[in-house]
Amino acid sequence: MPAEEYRLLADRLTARGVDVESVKAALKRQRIETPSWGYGDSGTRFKVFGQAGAARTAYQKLDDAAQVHRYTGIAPSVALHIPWDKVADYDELNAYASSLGLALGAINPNLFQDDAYRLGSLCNPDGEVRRQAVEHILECVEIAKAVGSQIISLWLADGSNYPGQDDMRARRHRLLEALQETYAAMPAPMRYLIEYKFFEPAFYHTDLGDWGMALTMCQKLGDRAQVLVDLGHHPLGANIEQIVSILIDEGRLGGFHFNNKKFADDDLTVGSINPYELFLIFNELVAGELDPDVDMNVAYMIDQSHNVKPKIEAMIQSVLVCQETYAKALLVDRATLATARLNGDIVLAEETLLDAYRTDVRPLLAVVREEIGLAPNPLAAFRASGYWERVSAERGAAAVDASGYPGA
Ligand code: RM4
Ligand code: MN
Ligand code: MN
Repeated sequence: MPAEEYRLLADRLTARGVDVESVKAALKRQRIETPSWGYGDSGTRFKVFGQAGAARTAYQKLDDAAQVHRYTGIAPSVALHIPWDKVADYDELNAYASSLGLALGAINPNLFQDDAYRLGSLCNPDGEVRRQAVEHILECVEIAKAVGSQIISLWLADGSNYPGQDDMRARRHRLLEALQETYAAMPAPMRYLIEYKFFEPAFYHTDLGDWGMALTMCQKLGDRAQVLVDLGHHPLGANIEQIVSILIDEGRLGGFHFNNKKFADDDLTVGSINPYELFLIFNELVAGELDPDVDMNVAYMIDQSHNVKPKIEAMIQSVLVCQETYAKALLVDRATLATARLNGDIVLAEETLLDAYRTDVRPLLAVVREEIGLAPNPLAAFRASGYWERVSAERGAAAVDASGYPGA
């Protein structure tokens, strides 16, 4: 009896002082970008378990992303990774995305898969290699312009593997120079989102190893350079919600790569391992949204690549977890929380968060979906559609056209 469950929940929330309609409106505005690379085959360094239904081409990745959007209603854009998604004609790719009701989102340069990058890309001691890496980012800026994207999302794999291998300060200077040149090529309002990660593929030092290293670079570049937080890129135990709050305070929180980890950069489904941590992060995001002194311009993106789960279902799961967690964060009684904090009432402050976290918001989400014309249970609706079985049969058998364009 979903309508009855919703009525009970809405009554309870209203009695608690929650404006249910404005919570619903916020949920309808929420947007989550999905990554093209989450639709193709991926693996660990030991084995790639191929899936017959996994997308082979940039066009098929868009087809799959359109399914995620069709059933969730909040995932209308797709991030591209170049050259994984390189195509001959970006206007054509963009038009295809539009025909599916999608927009192309963040453009991610790839600075880690060329033989030249053995000692790094933008930080490489060899100026010719640095030039190659800079040219690649400049190419990505042109692609972004061509497809109307306003984000270049940079993850730098650079680092060293042994003490003494290179001069860390010199590398930082090389990095700054390269970032300055590429930043200067980005026309406003295009933004440079700079990601950090504490290790891997380098195991001794990483040139952008944490949020402070990324932030100081952004501060030297300009207002349109901001930090991107990937939830899998911190050592175990790091207080990510604090990092988020500091970046919000500095006006430098540019984007998110949602995923979850058990150990390192595991790229697991969002919220699968530590849902309370995710809630605490969303709690900081909502606090920022509600603060009139804060200007939030955050690109919410997923960065996951599943080795064994079916791709599209896994992506739907992650989008829905972002939605459910955002809903819970919107329910936090902020007046009570503020008073409890002022009074040093630790228990009440914590219980205020837990009260929101423990609320079963599923009836609310079902109603939000129905109001925008979606099935109340997106995962079940996608399963019932038979899409995955169909593409598994088609893609498993088909040879891929070189252009990748489905209409060619
Ligand atoms: C990195 C990082 C980047 C992603 C690559 C594939 O660990 O998270 O965002 O583009 O993986
Ligand atoms: Mn990432
Ligand atoms: Mn990662």
